[in-house]
Amino acid sequence: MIKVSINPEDRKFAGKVFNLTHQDLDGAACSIVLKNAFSSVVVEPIQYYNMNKRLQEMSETVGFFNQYDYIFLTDLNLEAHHCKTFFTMLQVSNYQGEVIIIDHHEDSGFLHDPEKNFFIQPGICAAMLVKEYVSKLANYSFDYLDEFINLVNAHDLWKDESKLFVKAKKLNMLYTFIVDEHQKGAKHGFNSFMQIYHKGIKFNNLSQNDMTIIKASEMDMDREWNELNVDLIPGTKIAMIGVSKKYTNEMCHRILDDVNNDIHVVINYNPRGSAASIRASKNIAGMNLPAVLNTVMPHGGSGGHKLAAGFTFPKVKFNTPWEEKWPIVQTWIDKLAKALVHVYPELKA
Ligand SMILES: [Mn+2]
Repeated sequence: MIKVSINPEDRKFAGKVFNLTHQDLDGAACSIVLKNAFSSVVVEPIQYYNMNKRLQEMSETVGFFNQYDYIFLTDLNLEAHHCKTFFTMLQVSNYQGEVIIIDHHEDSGFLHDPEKNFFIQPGICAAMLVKEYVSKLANYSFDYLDEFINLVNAHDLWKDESKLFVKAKKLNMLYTFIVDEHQKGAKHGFNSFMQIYHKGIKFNNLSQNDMTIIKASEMDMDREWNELNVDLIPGTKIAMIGVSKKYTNEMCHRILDDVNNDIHVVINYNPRGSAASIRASKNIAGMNLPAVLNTVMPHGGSGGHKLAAGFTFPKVKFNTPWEEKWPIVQTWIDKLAKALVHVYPELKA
C-alpha cells in the first residue's frame, strides 16, 4: 500500500510515479487521473506490439526504475510473457519501489491479486478503475473528473446504447486529432492532450477550436467511410477493410451495425503495417476473439476484448516490401478466417 502522506497544499501524494499506459483515450485518461493524485508523474504511452521491446530497453538503462517510488501499469492488457520480462527486469535492477497494475482486459484476469496491488476488473474502463483506486487511497472523490471518465468509459466499452455515446465519440475524435496531428509524433501528441485536458473535460466547456476540430474530424471520417473498400472473405461472413488506424472502431461498427449486409466480423488491416485489428458483432453467441487468435497466432492476439482485439502478423515487419508482405498476411488472414468459421459456424456464408 502507498504510505506517503498527502501534501496538504495541493492534495497530492508526494512519491515519484512512472506510468506506463496504453496509447489510447482510456490510457491517457488513466494518466490524467494519476496526475491529479500525485505531484510527480512521468508518463509513457505504449502500443501492445511494442511492449516487450520497450520493457527490455528500460531494463538496459541503468537505474531507470529506481528513479521512481511507484510504477503504475495501466490499461496494458499484460500477457504472461510481458509479466515475465517485466518482473525479471525489476529483480535484476533490484527495484525497491511498488508496482501497481490496473487493467480491465478479460484475458489479463490471471494477474488479479489485490494483495499485490494487481487489479484486473473487466466491465469498466481502466481509467475508472484508476480513479476508484486513487479515490480510496486519498480519501477524496476527484469528482470533477467524473464527466470525463464517464465519457471515456462509454467510448472504450463502445456503449452505443448509452446517452453519453455521441459525446464520447466526439471526445475520442478530439483525442485522435491531437495525437495524430502533432508535428513531432504521436507520443508528443499524447502528452499535449494530457496537458490541455489535465483536469478532464467538461463537454459544455469545450472551446470553439475544439468544436471545429471535432466537426472537421467527423467530415474526415465520413470521407473515409465513403472511400472504404469492404472485401468479403469468400465463403464467410467475415470482411476485410484496409483503412488508416484513425477511425478503425467507427468503420468496423458502421459495417457490423448495417442491417443491409450479413457481415459479423471485420478485420482491419492497414497495408503499411504489420498489425491488424479485428471486431465482431454482438450477434454471434459466445464470441471470444482473443481465444481464437490465441489458437491461430504463435504469440496469440493482443489488446484483447471479446469483441475487439488486435494482433501482429508473425514474420511481417513494418518495412517488409509489399510483394513479400502480402502473401504472408494473406496466409494468416486465411488461417484466422478458417478458425473463426470453425468455432462459430454461423460465420459461414
Ligand atoms: Mn486501451
